[in-house]
Amino acid sequence: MNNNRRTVLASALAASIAVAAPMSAFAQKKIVMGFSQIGAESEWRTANTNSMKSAAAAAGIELKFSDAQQKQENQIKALRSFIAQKVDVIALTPVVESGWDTVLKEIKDAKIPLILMDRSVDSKDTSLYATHIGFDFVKQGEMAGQWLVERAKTMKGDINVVELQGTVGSAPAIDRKKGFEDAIKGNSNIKIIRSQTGDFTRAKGKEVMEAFLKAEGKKINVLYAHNDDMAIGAIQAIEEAGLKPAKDILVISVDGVKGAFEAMIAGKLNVSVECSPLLGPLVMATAKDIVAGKTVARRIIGKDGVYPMETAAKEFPSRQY
Ligand code: GYE
Repeated sequence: MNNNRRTVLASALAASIAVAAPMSAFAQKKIVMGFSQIGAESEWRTANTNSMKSAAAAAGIELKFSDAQQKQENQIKALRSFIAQKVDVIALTPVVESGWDTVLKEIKDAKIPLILMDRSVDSKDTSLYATHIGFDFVKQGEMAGQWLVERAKTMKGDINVVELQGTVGSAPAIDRKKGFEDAIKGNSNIKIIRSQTGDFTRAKGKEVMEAFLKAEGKKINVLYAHNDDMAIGAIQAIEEAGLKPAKDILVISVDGVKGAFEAMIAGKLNVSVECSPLLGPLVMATAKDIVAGKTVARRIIGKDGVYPMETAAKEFPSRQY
């Protein structure tokens, strides 16, 4: 039996157990995936949405895409509508970590497998989802902090850091903060003097950086932004305040999007910790396996790495997002 045929048969079997669909009817059927995306807050998110859409098309999966405009209540509505439409599999990127138990239980009761993509939930019952394809955000925060600890060896006196946090209550904001704090802990001269959310957007990053500059002025030595977009917004604020980003104020951020590489090449951003948004192909392959009744890994970690400005020009041509 060839592989394709085996996959089709296995998925028909899984489906007949799950929803008692007649085998012949199901064998013809395309997999339908409901995908609840957060919104379009950043360059990262746009690349992630594009990756999901193109990978679904390439895999022959029908994608029902829903944009939540940053609101958990919109995501819950979308998930309930996916249940009502009896989709074969659901992919969810939860905007915040908590408050998912009820709707996740409804998905489980409807016997629809759930893939968490990118961000995670804090639900104690891990049987509520089949797998989490995402990142180690704490590690990303640590990598950002370690870069500063190394750099600090060449600096004198107190090092005052301002922090732009991601969306309040989101996994990457909570974990990137923690990882960074853990990494700088042993260095008593490195202090976070201000920390506020910039919602992962350029506009908010700029606005909050302006407020930081107004309050602290030249005391600020370092900006740590939980994503590139906020850093790019903040860089504008730094320049408008007559200061030089990456020189007067070191700039550290996370994601590794094209905009960050351009800023590094222009000498305005010191380092970006990569977090690849190109999860689409992995999500689609995993969805096919799940529908075919195969066992999949509970946790799949995406690609990360550290890109200092010195390497940016060399890396830029091969960047895919
Ligand atoms: O870093 C940020 C986006 O959840 C990893 O969300 C993602 C984050 C990403 O808006 O740019």
